[in-house]
Amino acid sequence: MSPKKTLIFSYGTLKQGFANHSLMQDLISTNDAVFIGSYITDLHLPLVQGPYGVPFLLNLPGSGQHRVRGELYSVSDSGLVRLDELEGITLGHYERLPIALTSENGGVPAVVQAEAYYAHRSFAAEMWRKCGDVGFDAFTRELDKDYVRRDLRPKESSFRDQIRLFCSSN
Ligand code: PCA
Repeated sequence: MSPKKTLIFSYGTLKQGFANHSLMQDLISTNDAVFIGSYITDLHLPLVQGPYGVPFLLNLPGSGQHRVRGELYSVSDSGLVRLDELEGITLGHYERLPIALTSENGGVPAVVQAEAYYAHRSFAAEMWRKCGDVGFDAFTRELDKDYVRRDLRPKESSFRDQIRLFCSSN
């Protein structure tokens, strides 16, 4: 029997060519992740940039103007532990929840159920309002220009505090 795998939809910095893809590459090199292909969300969902240009998919179905494009990976349980850690699951940064996707790789489009790292529910609605209710259809090179790597951000305050400040500033 093959060990359990979880399908993970990456819409942000875990994608090929972006800041956190090195972790995905690490997982691929140890067989803890396999790239499946390009996928798009079935639902229109808000994709916004929070503090330091960090991308967040908001679990607010019906609020977004776009279906969101990204990459699908099959990830082992131990790979998942490392992704959850990067995404600050226990710190309330992101939460990993189900997402319905359609393949963009040609052939017969089939709906796939996967999981994605959504903005934690405690600030999703606030962040949407703060971003002027305007979302993107993909995290692109252009948007990535505003992304500040974790090691270059101020260390005095927690990311949760930075999110709170971002959402409440004018
Ligand atoms: N990393 C995860 C969630 C947002 C981010 O930057 C991803 O690529 O899907």
